[in-house]
Amino acid sequence: MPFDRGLHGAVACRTIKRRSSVALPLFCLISTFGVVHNAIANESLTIVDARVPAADKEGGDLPLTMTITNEADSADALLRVRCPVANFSERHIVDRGEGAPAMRSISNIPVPAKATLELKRDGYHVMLLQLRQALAPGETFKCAIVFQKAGTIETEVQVQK
Ligand SMILES: [Cu+2]
Repeated sequence: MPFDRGLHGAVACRTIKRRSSVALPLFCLISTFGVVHNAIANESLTIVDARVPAADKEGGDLPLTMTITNEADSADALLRVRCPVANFSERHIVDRGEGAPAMRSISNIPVPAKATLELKRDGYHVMLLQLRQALAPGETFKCAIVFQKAGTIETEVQVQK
């Protein structure tokens, strides 16, 4: 998305420069700077320690946890996760009311600005649904994590004991 905006900006600036003298090149400078700033913001979100528990058969559901660090000045949101080992995924939160804690599906996981968010089984996490295969400890696979602002980030997931 920022790339698209950059491209539009560049084309617009080239057209404008041909016709004008002073004010508009300044506009071009500002818009170009804006694009650069955007690109940096998208690299300020990082994911580490992505992991799932092992599974001895296909068909089940597994919690996927990870640590997300957002160094950007604005909040973001985890929208979707795609992993080749599962048919579907959901974003979950754990509700603690009266009775036993219960997982609930939510539309996205909020990622605060300038903060580190730890996804875990008893808090925000991603649920992989309908595993397509068994997962042995030590195995790894790649998932695409889609954020509202930072876009898609590929991360390696480790299968634990
Ligand atoms: Cu869950």
